[in-house]
Amino acid sequence: MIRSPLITVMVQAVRKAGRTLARDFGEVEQLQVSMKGPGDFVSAADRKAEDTIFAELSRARPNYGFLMEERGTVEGTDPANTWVVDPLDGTTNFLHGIPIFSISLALVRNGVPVAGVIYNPVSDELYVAESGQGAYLNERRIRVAARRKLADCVVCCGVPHMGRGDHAQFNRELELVQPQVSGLRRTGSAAIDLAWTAAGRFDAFWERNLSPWDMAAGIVLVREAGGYVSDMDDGDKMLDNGHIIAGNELIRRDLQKLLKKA
Ligand code: 2AM
Ligand code: CA
Ligand code: CA
Ligand code: CA
Repeated sequence: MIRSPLITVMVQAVRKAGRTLARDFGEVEQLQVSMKGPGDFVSAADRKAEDTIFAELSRARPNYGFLMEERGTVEGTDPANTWVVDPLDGTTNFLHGIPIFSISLALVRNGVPVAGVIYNPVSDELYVAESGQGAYLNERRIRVAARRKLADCVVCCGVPHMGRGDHAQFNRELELVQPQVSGLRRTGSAAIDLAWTAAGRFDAFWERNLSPWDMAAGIVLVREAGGYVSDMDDGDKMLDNGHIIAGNELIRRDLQKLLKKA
């Protein structure tokens, strides 16, 4: 486990927010049967978790700025350092009582993600990475999977949402990838997809049209787990264009070439 002051602050913030999310998740499971529209309840849970993280980090690093999914941008006096926060990644799962969601927190320094923490409070899985310090799941060091052939790989993808994204393009991508891999998965939380890729559970992951808070922490995790991350054109503009491919370098490259044909 990494015990730097930076990671300590980040872990403390996500664990505290995780406690409120886990409590609300217990309630939303009950609400499924009794309430017609638990959507508002979930948005409230979302904001509560973000408020907790914002309060914790503001106290620990008063100069840093924020980019948060719910509150948006809060400028800091230190222009180099920005916290990037998704307090609940996997809202649809949360709403449906599916215990696959996470808090995603990254520190981006001069445009580069340098530390990432992803936490699932239900499974109590805490993923932590810091530049040059490796990647960890709870106390254990993690590495990306070492498979060398797409045919042996379990690949995870994101699916475009109703009314957003290019569904026709996604269908072309699926048509190309699906017959070439050993298994295809999707979880509904991009942060968890990247964390599981870092842990070698998924051999690779791709998704389009994500936001920086879905990806920033996961990018650090995959890189520190020995993996590679790119956008669809083999570049590193993921946080700008929203597209991401991750995996070990061999598999990432093969997947990138395949997706390029779509
Ligand atoms: P969210 O749960 O924080 O909204 C799943 O493919 C990814 O897309 C998740 O990281 C999810 O984050 C994000 N996402 C963005 N907009 C979405 C939407 N309208 N419906 C479902 N997921 C969405
Ligand atoms: Ca969210
Ligand atoms: Ca998200
Ligand atoms: Ca959302």
